[in-house]
Amino acid sequence: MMTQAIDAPRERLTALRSIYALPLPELIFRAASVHREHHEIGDIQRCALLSIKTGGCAEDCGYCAQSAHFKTGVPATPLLSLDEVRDKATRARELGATRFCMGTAWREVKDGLAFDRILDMVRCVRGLGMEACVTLGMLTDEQARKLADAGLTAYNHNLDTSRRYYPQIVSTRSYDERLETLRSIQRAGISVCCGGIIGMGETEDDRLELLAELASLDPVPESIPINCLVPITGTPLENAEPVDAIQLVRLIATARIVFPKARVRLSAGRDRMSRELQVLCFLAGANSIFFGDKLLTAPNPDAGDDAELFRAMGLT
Ligand code: SAM
Ligand code: DTB
Ligand code: SF4
Repeated sequence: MMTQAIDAPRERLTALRSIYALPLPELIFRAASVHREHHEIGDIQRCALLSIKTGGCAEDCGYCAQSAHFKTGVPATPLLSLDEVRDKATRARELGATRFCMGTAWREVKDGLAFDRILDMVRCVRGLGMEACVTLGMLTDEQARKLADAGLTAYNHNLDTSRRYYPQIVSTRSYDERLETLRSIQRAGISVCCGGIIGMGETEDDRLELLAELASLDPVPESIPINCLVPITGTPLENAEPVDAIQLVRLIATARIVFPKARVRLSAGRDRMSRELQVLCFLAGANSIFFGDKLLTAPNPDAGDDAELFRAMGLT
């Protein structure tokens, strides 16, 4: 029994490695088969993203434009008003978004007026008929329950990379603290949106270890954002090399096979990808994107370009 408990994660990683290493045509074929079995293959979720409180963050995440530890030129701004969020959410819905995601440059949630306003924002987005997702940093069980009561659909909190590589990237918050936050979200019955970033100098095996960590969550994430690093001037990762396209496709296909029911989101970094690479990612099982011309602080393809891409793929 003991041996089984210790070996399970290692066995999972071994299985992930052998999937990832399949000849690419076989890997994509298997991923597409799993995709077809569990989803409408033409259904690519469109999530709008809005930074509701930007910059000045106390954490030192080495990739982030919003950390107060680096000179990135992103100013700290106050929390948006409920009216501003309602306007943006209404516009996003008109453009076809079905999920509205809101992010704060916070290390953690603090009780008070700001959190109460965010609960109102969640109610407002739900009232508009969209799914609501927030990413607010660490939070307590009680705060997670309040978000659940407000109708929150999902909470985004990324593990970012493997446990091994993580300390190279973040020093102000531990991997275990991230896992503890995920548990609070799960205890409140909120779906977890959890993934990571590739292109931070990690190995391909680190990426598979991240997938193995995600696979050990119970329940596994409802959605998995795969972000390609957007290098931000002023951060320690400003000169990171772009992600190899085939490695990205392999990772997406592996994620699709291991998480058949999840939304696998082709997240940050799409503005540096060709249309052909994006199509390959969709064929490999990605079925969600951030949509709208801005992520939190970094650029994203224009809504018009995405509409054109969907048209070219024959999707409406
Ligand atoms: N402050 C909260 C937190 O970190 O939990 C929420 C916002 S934070 C910006 C959300 C996620 O965006 C990060 O965990 C990271 O995975 C991703 N992210 C941030 N900066 C990025 C960048 N430059 N390139 C790609 N992904 C990035
Ligand atoms: C996620 O995994 N990716 C989004 C969302 N969750 C909040 C954020 C991407 C941020 C990209 C860099 C920026 O806009 O500053
Ligand atoms: Fe702060 Fe989140 Fe950026 Fe880390 S990723 S510095 S916690 S805003």
